[in-house]
Amino acid sequence: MYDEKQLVSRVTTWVLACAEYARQNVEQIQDIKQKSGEYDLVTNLDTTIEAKIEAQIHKHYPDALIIGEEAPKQHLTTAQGLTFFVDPIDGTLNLVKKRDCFAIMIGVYDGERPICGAIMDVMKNQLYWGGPNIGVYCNDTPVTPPEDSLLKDGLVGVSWRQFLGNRFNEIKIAQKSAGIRVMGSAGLEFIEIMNGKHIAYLATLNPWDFAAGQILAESLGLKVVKTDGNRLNRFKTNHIIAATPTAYQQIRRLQHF
Ligand code: 2AM
Ligand code: CA
Repeated sequence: MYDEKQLVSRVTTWVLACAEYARQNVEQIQDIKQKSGEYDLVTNLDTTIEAKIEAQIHKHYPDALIIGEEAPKQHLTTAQGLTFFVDPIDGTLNLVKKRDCFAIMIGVYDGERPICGAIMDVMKNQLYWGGPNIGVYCNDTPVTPPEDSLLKDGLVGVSWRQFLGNRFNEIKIAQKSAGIRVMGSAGLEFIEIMNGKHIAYLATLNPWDFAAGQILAESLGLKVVKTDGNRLNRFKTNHIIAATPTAYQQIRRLQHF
């Protein structure tokens, strides 16, 4: 067995330490390699930070499963015990092009049960952390659930590829909203809906892109589901809607007109 409070404390400590390391090394990024395409990149910072986090997980939780973006892919459908979803740099293209607007993320499950999530906005030095049993905090300040606004009054975050494809009627949703924003980092998009600056986020995401955000956003009463309204499969790529409850209902109606 493990102590849940201690686990949360360790996860936040690791993420804060890695963010410090990232800020110190942000101007010395090397080894920029392409993965699936010209804009799908990995740098020495991604691989070094993932290795640092994995070493800590192995040390303290040797039996835990790790699903990391830069680790060899595993094809799982269920997991027992602790599972750590790790995205060492979320928004690698932002890191490379802007030296800003990227996050470090860890989401932890015990079997089917969400335990805690951490999203670190590295350059702003803001850590969003928490879980269903502890609530959500930004650094030391509790985050209050965002206002449940109408779609017409809120900004909607999107991944630009999905938006251009318009597969789920994103253009119509954009026309019915106050506006569209593209941040290029799933973690930072989740932060914007948690702090009430955006009311929704529409994207196609991998498990390490959404694990921490889903745990934190659901802890604040937000909806995080597949575009068909079903639960996310946390081991697979999913088309997701993350939104405040009323905006979610309105978006669903526009997607399935
Ligand atoms: P990354 O930087 O960790 O790869 C950009 O719209 C967001 O989508 C980022 O969070 C980025 O994460 C993620 N992303 C980039 N390429 C992706 C892909 N092919 N599938 C799913 N998510 C992707
Ligand atoms: Ca990444």
